[in-house]
Amino acid sequence: MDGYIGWSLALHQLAIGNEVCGIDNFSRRKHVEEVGSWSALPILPIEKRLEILKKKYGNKITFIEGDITDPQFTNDVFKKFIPDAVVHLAEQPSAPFSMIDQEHTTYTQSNNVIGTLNVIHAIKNYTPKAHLVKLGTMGEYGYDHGLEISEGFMEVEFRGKKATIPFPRLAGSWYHWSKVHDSNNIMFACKLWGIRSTDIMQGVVYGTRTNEITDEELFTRYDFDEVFGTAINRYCAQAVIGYPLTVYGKGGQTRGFLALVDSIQCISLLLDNPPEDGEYRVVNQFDEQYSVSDLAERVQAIGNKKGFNVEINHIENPRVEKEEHYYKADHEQLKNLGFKATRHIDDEIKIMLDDLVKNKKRIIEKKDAIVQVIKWREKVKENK
Ligand code: USQ
Repeated sequence: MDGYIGWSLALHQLAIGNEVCGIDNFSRRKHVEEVGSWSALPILPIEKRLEILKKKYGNKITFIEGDITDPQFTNDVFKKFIPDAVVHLAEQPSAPFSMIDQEHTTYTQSNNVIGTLNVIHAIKNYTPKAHLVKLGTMGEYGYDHGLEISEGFMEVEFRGKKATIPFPRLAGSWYHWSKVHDSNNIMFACKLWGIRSTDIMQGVVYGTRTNEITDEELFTRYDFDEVFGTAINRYCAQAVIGYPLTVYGKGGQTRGFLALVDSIQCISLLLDNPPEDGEYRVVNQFDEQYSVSDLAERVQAIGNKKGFNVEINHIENPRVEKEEHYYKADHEQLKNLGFKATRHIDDEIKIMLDDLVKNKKRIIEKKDAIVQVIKWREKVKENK
């Protein structure tokens, strides 16, 4: 509940009248500190956050500190709270972090896969009808296969027989693979125990505001460092301090993007519209596709109008990824449930720049964390 999406979602779920029990082990705060950075927007310690929520929502909000990789802890929380729905966001979410070295790879995969296994066991043990909403990623499909991407499953005909099979997963980092492993485990749990789950293949999220984040003491975190910051959020933080925007390589990398406010809208829609018992539902959750160069140009144009003098720099790509590729992914299911984007991306960028410029000093203080360059292939030994 202390993360970028978790905090924002808790605020929204409380605002619409639901009871919320949040969990966190504060690993995100620790990991961002480990890579020499902090949130560009100042966020309050959890105790203060809870004080604010308790004043407004009384005992409708509970928070429990703990680590879901501990099976005893996870079972105890589920036994006590008996949730109707579980939103699982408690993972190490950074691809570059998982690529640092062996320790960070194994941490990412064990943390993510074991945490998810404990959650699905706790659901089976104490609340088998609960709807598990699990945050996966569009990156599970990967960007290399050159096919149009469906939502989770595809029909095939092979040697004269037809079947519906999971869409191929060709992830591009140890982190993204951890989410593929989760997806397979959840799909199996649905079949085995009849639990129901929505696995969200989410695109890259950007933004500072939601309908509930109206004043600064309710800010959610906002990372801009090389490891935990994501493309648009990094560009906006760079723009306000006059740091040339860091487009990796040619910049033709195309991804699905979604504003934070709409990520919360989509998760809430899914909670209101659960799948059937035993169903494993996959949704692709993003608004529009953009290339990372296109995004940099948008931030530059909007930033310049605000007087920031924004430059774009194509730096050597530290990642192992295609810099130009075909990309077209379905994203119909959420629209069918009623999803409509809240704002145009350019309007969201304007809001982000306004929030960030007020906190410029915090970005400048950790400027060295913007580019440290974790090379994804540097440490491979030549096999002679
Ligand atoms: N990129 C740049 N410049 C930067 C940062 C990134 O050109 O300064 C490029 C990357 O090379 C990549 C693209 O932007 O091609 C996206 O990178 P990102 O860091 O914004 O996002 P990614 O590593 O894919 O991961 C993020 C979240 C992750 C989530 C994923 C959704 O950290 O938790 O799963 O977005 S998706 O990308 O759809 O897989």
